[in-house]
Amino acid sequence: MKPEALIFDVDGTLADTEEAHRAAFNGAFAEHGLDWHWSKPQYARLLRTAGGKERIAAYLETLDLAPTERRSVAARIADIHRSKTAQFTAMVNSGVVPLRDGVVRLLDEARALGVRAAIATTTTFENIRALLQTNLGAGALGRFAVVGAGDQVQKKKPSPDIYLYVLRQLALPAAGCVAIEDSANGLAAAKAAGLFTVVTPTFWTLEEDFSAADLLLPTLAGVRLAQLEH
Ligand code: XBP
Ligand code: MG
Repeated sequence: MKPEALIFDVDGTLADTEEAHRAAFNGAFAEHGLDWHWSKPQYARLLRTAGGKERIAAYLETLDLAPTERRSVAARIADIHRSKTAQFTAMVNSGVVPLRDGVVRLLDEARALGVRAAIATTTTFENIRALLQTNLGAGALGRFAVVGAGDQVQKKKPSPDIYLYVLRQLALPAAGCVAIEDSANGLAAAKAAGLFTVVTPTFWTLEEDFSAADLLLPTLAGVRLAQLEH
C-alpha cells in the first residue's frame, strides 16, 4: 500500500555530510585551541555515538586527562559544538555538500502522489536549513510536513524518540509510514518506533549491521515510491 509519509534521516541519507562534519569538528577544535584532530578511521568509529555534542563528550572520555582539565573541557562542549555548527553551515552554504542521488526525484514523486515528507535527525535545525535551502532553494523546508531534529528529544538515535516525536506531529501511525536511513543507529531507532525501514548506507556506515532493514539499497537513485510500499 502507498505510504502516508516518508520520514527521512539527514546525515548520510539526504546527503553524504559526514566528511564535512569531520572537517567542521576539526576546524572547531583548532578554533578553540584544542590539539585534537579526528582522522577518517577515527571519525568512522566516533560516528557510533549519535549527536555532535555527545560525540565530543565520548571522545573526551577516552583521553588521559587530570579530572580538573576534563571537567574544564567538558564545560566548553556546547561552545565548541556551536563553532562546529557554524563551520559546517558555512561549508554547506558554499555548495560543496549536494543531496544524494535520487533524493529530489523521490521527494517530487511523493509530493505528486500526495505522500507527505518529514525529517527525523540527530543533527541541528541550523544544519538542516543550510543543507535544504542551499540545495532546494529558499522554500525547501516547506517541502517537509514535520522536521524533528537534534535536541528536540532527550535521547538521540538509536533511541526511537525522534521518530516517535515526528509520528506524533504527523498524527500518523508507524504502520502507514516509511523511514529512510543510512546507519545502524538510525535503523535501530526507526525499527524501535515500529517503522518499515529502508537503508541506503554510505562509505561511513558500509560495515554496519543492516540485517534488520526491511529494504537495503545502495542508493535512492532510480527508486520509485512503489518500491517502498509494504
Ligand atoms: C548523524 C549524527 C549527527 C551528525 C553531526 O545524524 O549523528 O550527530 O554526525 O551533526 P542523522 P551534529 O541522524 O541525521 O544521521 O554535530 O549537528 O550532531
Ligand atoms: Mg544518518
